[in-house]
Order: sequence, then C-alpha cells, then structure tokens
Amino acid sequence: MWVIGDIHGCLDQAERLVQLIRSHTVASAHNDQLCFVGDLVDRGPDSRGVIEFVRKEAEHGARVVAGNHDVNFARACIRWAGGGEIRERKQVLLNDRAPELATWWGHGGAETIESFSSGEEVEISASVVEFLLAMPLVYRQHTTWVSHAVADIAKLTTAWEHRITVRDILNGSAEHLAEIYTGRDVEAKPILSDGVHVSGHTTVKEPAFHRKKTVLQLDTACVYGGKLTAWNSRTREFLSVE
Ligand SMILES: [Mn+2]
Repeated sequence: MWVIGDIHGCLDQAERLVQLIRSHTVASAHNDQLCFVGDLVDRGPDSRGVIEFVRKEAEHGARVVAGNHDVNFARACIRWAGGGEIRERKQVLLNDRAPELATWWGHGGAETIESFSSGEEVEISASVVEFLLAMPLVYRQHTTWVSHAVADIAKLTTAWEHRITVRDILNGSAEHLAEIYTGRDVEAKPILSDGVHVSGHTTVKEPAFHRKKTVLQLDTACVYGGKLTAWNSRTREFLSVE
C-alpha cells in the first residue's frame, strides 16, 4: 500500500504524486492500494478539487482516513444544512462566528469555502458532505495501521474494529477517540509489537520514523512550500513531489 500525507487543498501536488506512483507501479508491476492520511482540505488553493480527486481514486479502491481539518469542515456542513446540500451566499457562511467553528476559521477553513464558491455563491453537494461524514478514522492493511495522527494502539484498534467514522465523532458517540486525528505525542504511546503505524498531522521536514521504526510521520508540509510524500508499506520506498 502507498500511504500519502496531508494534501490540504494542493491538488496539483496530489495529482503529480499519484502520477509518479502510477509510473513507478508500471515499472514494478505491483498495483499497491493508495491510502490518504486525511487533511484533504483547508489552507491550500483547491480543497474542492482534492475531494473530487480522492473520491475518484476511492471508486478505484483507494482508502482515506479523516484528519482534524476534514472533521472541522464536516462539522460546519452539518451546522449549515444538517448533512444536506449547502447553497448559501459566501459572506453569510464566512460571517458565521459560532464557537464550534472558531478553530476551523483559524486554520484555513475560509480557503475551503472559497474553493466551493463561484462568485458570491457557495454550493456544497450532499454527496460531498456524505463523503466527509463516512470517512473512517483508521485503516489497517496487514500490519500497517494508518490514522491521521499518532494515537494509542488500543484506540486505533477500537476505531478499526467498530469502523468509527466522522459521523460518529460529530454525533458525540466517539469523542473519546479524537486523539486518533489530533494526537501529537509520538513518545507517549505503546509501540506496536510488529508493523508500522503511519500518520500525518505533525509537519516534518523529512519523513520521520520513531519508536524503533514502528511509527512513521509522513506530513512533509506540502501546503507550506514543503513536499507531498508517499510511503510504500510493502517495499518501504518513499516518493515525493515538491
Ligand atoms: Mn494537516
């Protein structure tokens, strides 16, 4: 499997990285699954395009887990239309100062709204909202675990076994699992007995292994002028684009 780091609206880098993976795949004759670590949206120029791109890849077998930014965007969508389609004037949405949206506005949410607008009108389809709500927190393939942030293995196991999604987080039934998309303390967690736990969330200059190589941090800050990185759990290769 190829695990891909935080995209944050950087559609160009996402497309080029997946193209690079595809040409690599042709050369290696192995068709490894893609898995995105979440934070598809916010800060970058084309969150809408990134969601479309990842949805298309998902139709062909790619997986994605939810990041804190995806959860924040979903929370706003629920607030504005209860899970249905959103059609509203951009300024009305941008002026919504509800406390539950404060974090999102402070972390690039306005760029996401901009990407869903044409002129002064914003349109977010119900199928986009449903895609966000259905994002799971954890994906596991063999001994590789993927979640947006570093978290206790017991929590990862719970979220995986119960197929916990963003919907469960927002309806309050899984709030105790929020560490899975917000955790940052790599050293505090018990290490896996085998396998690798791959995550994004905390930016690193180069992909960084911790805990006797059982924890990998893959967010190489593409939205801040860094690069977008992918890691292959079978071959342990890295690929990246600037
Ligand atoms: Mn991020």
